[in-house]
Amino acid sequence: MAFLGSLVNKFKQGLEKTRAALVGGAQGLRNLLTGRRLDEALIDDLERSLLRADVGVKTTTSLIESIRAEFRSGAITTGDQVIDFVKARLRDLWPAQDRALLGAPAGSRPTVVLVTGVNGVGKTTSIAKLCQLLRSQGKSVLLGACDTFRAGAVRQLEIWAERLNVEVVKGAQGGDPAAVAFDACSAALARGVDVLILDTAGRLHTQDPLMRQLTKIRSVVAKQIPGAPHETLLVLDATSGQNALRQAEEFQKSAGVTGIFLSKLDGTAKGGIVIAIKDATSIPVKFVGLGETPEDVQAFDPGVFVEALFAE
Ligand SMILES: Nc1nc2c(ncn2[C@@H]2O[C@H](COP(=O)(O)OP(=O)(O)O)[C@@H](O)[C@H]2O)c(=O)[nH]1
Ligand SMILES: [Mg+2]
Repeated sequence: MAFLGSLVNKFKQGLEKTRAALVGGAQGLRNLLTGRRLDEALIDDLERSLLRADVGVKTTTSLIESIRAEFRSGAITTGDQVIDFVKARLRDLWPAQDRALLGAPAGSRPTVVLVTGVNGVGKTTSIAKLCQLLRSQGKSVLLGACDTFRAGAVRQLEIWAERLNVEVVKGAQGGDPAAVAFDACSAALARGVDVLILDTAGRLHTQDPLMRQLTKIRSVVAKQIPGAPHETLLVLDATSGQNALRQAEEFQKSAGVTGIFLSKLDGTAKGGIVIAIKDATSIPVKFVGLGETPEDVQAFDPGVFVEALFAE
């Protein structure tokens, strides 16, 4: 339990802004509901609070409808019961689908993780975090700098790699990203590393070339390492609200995404976005970023998330 407690605490710190908006403060759920008798007006206030926090129309509507039904049947009569009800319903939103990183079959190496997403969402930083997390589990990691497009991108990855003491396979600025992916796969095979993480460029997802480039990288990788990439992580910036949802829908269609790394959850009052993503796509959120250092990462656990959101 101490371990769970420290997870909740770390999440709680990262979610400070979200908690202030959704749960704390004058209009927050706790002040709104604690010690109050439930009535129709209070249910309307609750609906506005949920929508303001970007919980999303679909989930908010379904929550509010069931609360209203429970109220009218007399099953729920107080605000405190509503808080427990909302917590339980939010926890149930995420079925017990596997949120672990997908990997190579037992006994074979390497696991290849392709990291994608638009510019500035936090791909490179999230790779440093993932690298740190994997290293702490005793795994060896190699990085591939396939963002050959943006000036400085390779150097940024190299700086993280030096700090984390892992190697980077790179190519020339402006070169072919698929060629870098090819070299990175060869190196990962030759060195017998556990995990290869590929950074990619993030030009606009609406631009066809980006999707074409990702397809080319995927096929080069699959030719060398059958079944790879095992995991394609889409990085979404939690502070970007509706844009993050649009990106999730777009990348789900064309990029073979298998998981979401939700970055910058520490920087938003609208942490309800985690719930809205669940509404909009079937891609599991696997990791969340809660700051700018490699340690600021957690595996996403709905129970811990909800507990941290509502913790005193
Ligand atoms: N507060 C906060 N900032 C982050 C987080 N992840 C990334 N950033 C910042 O977002 C900016 C863009 O990150 P970068 O990794 O370069 O994005 P990329 O273009 O997708 O590779 C940098 O200033 C990072 O420090 C996070 O979880 N929390
Ligand atoms: Mg980058």
